[in-house]
Amino acid sequence: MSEVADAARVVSVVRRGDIAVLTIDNPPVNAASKTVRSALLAAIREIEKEPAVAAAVIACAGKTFMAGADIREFGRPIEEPALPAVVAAILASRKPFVAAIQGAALGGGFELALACDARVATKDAVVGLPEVTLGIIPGAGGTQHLPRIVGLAKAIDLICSGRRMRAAQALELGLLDRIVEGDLLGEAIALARSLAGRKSRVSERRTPAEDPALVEEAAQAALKAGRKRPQVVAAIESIRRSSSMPYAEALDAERKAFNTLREGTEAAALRYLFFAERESTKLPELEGVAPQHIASASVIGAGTMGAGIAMSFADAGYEVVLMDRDDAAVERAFERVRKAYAGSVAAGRIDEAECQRRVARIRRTADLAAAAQSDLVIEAVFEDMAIKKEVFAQLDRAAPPATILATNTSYLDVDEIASATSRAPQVLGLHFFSPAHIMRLLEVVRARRTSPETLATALEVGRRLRKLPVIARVGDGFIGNRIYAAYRRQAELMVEEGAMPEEVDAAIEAFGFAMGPFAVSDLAGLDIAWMNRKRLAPTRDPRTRYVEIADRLCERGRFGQKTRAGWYRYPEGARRGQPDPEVATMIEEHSKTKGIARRGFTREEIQWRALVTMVNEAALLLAEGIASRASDVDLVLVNGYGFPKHEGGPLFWASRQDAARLSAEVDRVAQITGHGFKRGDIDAALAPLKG
Ligand code: 3H9
Repeated sequence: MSEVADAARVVSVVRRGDIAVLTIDNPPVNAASKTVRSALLAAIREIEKEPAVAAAVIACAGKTFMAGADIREFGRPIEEPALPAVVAAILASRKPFVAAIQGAALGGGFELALACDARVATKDAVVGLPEVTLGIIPGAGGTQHLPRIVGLAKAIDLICSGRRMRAAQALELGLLDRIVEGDLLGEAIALARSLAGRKSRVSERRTPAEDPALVEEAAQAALKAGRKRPQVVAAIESIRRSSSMPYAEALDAERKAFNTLREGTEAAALRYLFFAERESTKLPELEGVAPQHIASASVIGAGTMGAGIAMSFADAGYEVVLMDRDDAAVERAFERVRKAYAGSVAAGRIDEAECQRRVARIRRTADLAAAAQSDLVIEAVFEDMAIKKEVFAQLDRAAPPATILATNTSYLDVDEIASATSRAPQVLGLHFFSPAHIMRLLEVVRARRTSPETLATALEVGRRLRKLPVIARVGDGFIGNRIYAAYRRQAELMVEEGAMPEEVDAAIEAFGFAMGPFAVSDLAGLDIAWMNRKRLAPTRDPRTRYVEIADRLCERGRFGQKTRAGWYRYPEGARRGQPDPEVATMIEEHSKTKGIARRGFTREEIQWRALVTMVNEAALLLAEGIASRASDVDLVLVNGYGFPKHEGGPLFWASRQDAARLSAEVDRVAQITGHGFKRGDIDAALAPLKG
């Protein structure tokens, strides 16, 4: 298609009397691609020259207004005309423009709307500047125009959080002029007509007067919440320039900062994760497979996990049954749920009426057969194969034929669990992460006989729960726990060789993890893993390196935070663990007994050893087909295990390292780890990220 025809297709101009209606039509989300920008600019210039046009409306076809710049273009230099040229043309025009917003006006889309003289939106529209979540700052005037309407403090809050606002809030803040209940385009045209002859440029406004102390407070809060990431720092600087620098200069500085950030690694990592999230539920064999309708769900097992899962369903509007054999256990869990919701009301996240609705959606029972009547049943009982199989056999007998049975196991063999039923095609794993009503990650474990319909249904439920579903195949620990186990083991080997737990944790935290592996173990509790190790002890290969330090800690009753002692000690009132001389002595004695001469570790060595271990395990998972995409592994580690988002996940990180060094480091880890270490094909794992 010729460029002219292309332009006419993506931006049409229709006259409604003296009003020109520009409609952008660039599915799926009307992103501002180069073609859209060129066509818009040409149309604006055309309108400017046309004496019969008094004003214009910018509208979008489909479900949404412009959702932003086309992020796919961000990995290379942006071709002219860039969005700021379109924004400048609207501002320079003598004719007023009205934005007619439905769906989402985000990033560059909202910046386009802010350049207009007025904005109208449907009731369910959302607007916002989410650029910081992509490692950048608004680059088409957002940091200059927003503060001119809402003030610096509010602009800092909105831009640095990247928060999306509902139309009602945007109206209240003066970011919208009107909310339309019926005919959006009709009202936009009427408003444009009423504005004819009057131009009202946001760029000509001054930022409203406000208390500098409040601006400083907003900046400090944003820096804290945004962990001082470079895009947050740059956004604050840019917003401040809206009141301290001439408009044109400040706009120029915004553009420069936007481009510098856009070209950086953090922005590349965040873009990669953005598309990875949208890819994670796609599989060729699921194309055209319709999910089953799920109206109700049950959760078997009212522990912390079961209660959290039930809350996730209630939050998403499902009727859910929470079941445990013991009435008292169900009631205790329900009390915790009620308290958690009351906490949400107190924090202003939901109102009392919504709290009541959510609580009312959770029914309690001690009758397994009754709980089995839902469309989807999720088992969250104790991690014990015999118990799980028994529960599944009972559920299978009691549930209607169409019911899907899911297990929340975090590492057990889902094929074996399915074998306890007569409906293996309708059995799969749904591995929630704790706290289940808060954590987004959901490993959807596809067992050998899980049908495509069952898988498609689980993915759809995951989406409705607002989770991030990632598909895994059966294998010990699936994706996340398998990699985490290899990483934790490597951390213990380093401790045996000479690093102290606090040194390992500090190095990992310096890389960007929220917590190091030893602090995490103390938080999770050391006793369950100890029980597991005792169970596996008889079959352990004596040739593999085994670090007994955690066993020694448990033998002394040091189970972590809950006993105020684990890898660290936790004096009364301490929120962080403190290094414990008793543990240091135990560790040193342990190394001596093993005949290991302890040596010092640098931060970099600790980081590389930990990261390379993850990367190697990820490569194995991909080769074994347990994970189907490199980006799925990265999503799991970032969203479930505290891997720093700005590094994009272990494989994204690895794809940015020198290949020869990476390979040499894996060789070193292989040699140090010794017997049983399996080397993965790292090049193959990283190929899709480098292509
Ligand atoms: C920006 O604007 C910078 C400015 O300051 C400019 C300076 C010059 N680009 O999410 P969905 C694709 S930064 C390209 O599943 P939903 C997405 O990959 C941008 N593609 O739908 C998917 O493709 P596929 C600021 C995009 O209904 C399809 O659209 N804007 C973009 O659940 C459907 O997406 C944002 O950060 C894009 N900008 O949600 C908004 N957006 O079908 C990002 C989406 O091939 N977008 N795609 O898998 C969103 O938040 C959601 O997509 C939205 C729709 C809420 C709009």
